Amino acid sequence: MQTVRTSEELTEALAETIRQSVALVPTMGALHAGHLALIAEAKRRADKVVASLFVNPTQFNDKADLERYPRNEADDARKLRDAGCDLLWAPSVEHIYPQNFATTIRVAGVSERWEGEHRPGHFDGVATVVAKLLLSVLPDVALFGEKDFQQLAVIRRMAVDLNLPMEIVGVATVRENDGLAMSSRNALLSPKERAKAPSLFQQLSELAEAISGGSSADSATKSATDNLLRYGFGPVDYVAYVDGQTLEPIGKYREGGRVIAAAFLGNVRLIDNVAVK
Ligand code: PAJ
Repeated sequence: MQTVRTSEELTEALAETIRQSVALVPTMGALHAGHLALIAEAKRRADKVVASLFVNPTQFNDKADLERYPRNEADDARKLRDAGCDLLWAPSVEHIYPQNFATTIRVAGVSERWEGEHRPGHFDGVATVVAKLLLSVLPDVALFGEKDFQQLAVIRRMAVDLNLPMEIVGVATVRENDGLAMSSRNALLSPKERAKAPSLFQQLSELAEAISGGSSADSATKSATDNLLRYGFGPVDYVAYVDGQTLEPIGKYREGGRVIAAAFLGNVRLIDNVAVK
């Protein structure tokens, strides 16, 4: 597997794929089985798979969070190669953000609530870097995890609004055996917290069942929040039932809805979501 660092090298490497289809999987590294599921789906959908590895400073609203973000390019490159990835694009910060960088993409509406409210500026950083990655690689298809459900909705909105010429594909969340969504942050949980962590998925699953059974979203989300607090989570940033495209809250069962949540266990902030069928 080849690694390239600049847009010029990237274009040259991609020129060889002129009659082949290309999939892009953007990542920030610290790869786990969730990321590798995106690579596997990418391989099913395109002839060549490109992964990008870029810890994007502009999407971290907390500087300390950026500084402690795990980085191990050699490990990640090995995992990607073993998963059948064809090309790794690992640009430098200076390459992505040249001197006097001044352009930001803001996706109104869908980016404003939930994560957008609790992490100011986060989605501007995500949308801007993802647009740059998509425009540099110009893949036929780009894949993102449903784990970050609002992120996926923001990227879908941006791709439609900017007429980006590629398909955006969402991939189901990969979970541990006990239901906890895989995340690089799980490693930061103490053994006690790790034992409590699957309650987030359990509460969301029960909440989804209650809403599809006809309960009002308002009372069902309140009791899920209470349960999370009782099980040792806190603060709970939000638990909500939302439209899967606009992320606007909805009151009663409707097709395409999703329950979403973010809550702290100790210092670790976990997010998850479940489809309401
Ligand atoms: P990162 O957190 O590295 O995640 C890269 C991709 O992997 C995202 O699309 C994310 O949703 C997906 N992913 C993470 N955990 C997953 C799981 N358990 N199951 C399925 N998919 C999972 O998300 C980002 O990076 C960045 O915001 C990025 C899009 C790369 C822009 O900088």
